[in-house]
Amino acid sequence: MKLYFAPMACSLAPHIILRELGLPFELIRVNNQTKRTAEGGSFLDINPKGYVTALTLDNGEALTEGPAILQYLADLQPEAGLAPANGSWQRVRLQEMLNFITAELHGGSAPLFRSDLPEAALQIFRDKLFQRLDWLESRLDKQDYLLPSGFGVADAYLFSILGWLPRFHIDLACWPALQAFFHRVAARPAVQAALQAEENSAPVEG
Ligand SMILES: N[C@@H](CCC(=O)N[C@@H](CS)C(=O)NCC(=O)O)C(=O)O
Repeated sequence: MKLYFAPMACSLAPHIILRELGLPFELIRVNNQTKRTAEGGSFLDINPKGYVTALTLDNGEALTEGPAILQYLADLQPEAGLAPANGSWQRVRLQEMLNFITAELHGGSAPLFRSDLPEAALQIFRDKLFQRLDWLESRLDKQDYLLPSGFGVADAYLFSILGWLPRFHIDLACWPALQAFFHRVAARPAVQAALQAEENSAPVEG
């Protein structure tokens, strides 16, 4: 398998999960501006939608969209317990959570990266994001991870998005349970290894 990633982007979540599962994979950096890959080709040939994450399989298929990739990886090793069993009610709860993260947090915070939006518009997105973080705070006040079953794919996804908050000048300390969650996940060896690998990866020129 090959994981196409950009440092500290949403691709960090499947990257963490690949390492948590100890699966063999190649990490291929993408220049998100030029859409060139570290292999020398165009990323658009891998994912015509033009954004990370993409996971290419040994059979030549390319899988995109974070929640689908995360569940695919977890199901390669169900015994690791990173996602509840396919078809179970708890799996539906995981899908509910992944959809919340992708639509409300990931999609909801993406406009905050924009430097061309007026402050009033940015404040609307910030206020909405704060409401979502408040809801997560009440949940993580009662349990260590998003699902009662313990650390899993949704936690890796949430961790990756929370890592963007300093770039938006949002202080995670305003949500103490979320901050504790962030440190708990950051301490995992697979998470440290993924962060190191992304930091050490060579930029893709051109
Ligand atoms: N719906 C996609 C969104 C992926 C996405 O937003 N990727 C961002 C990085 S976090 C990206 O590569 N953006 C570059 C671009 O859109 O050109 C998913 O869940 O995988």
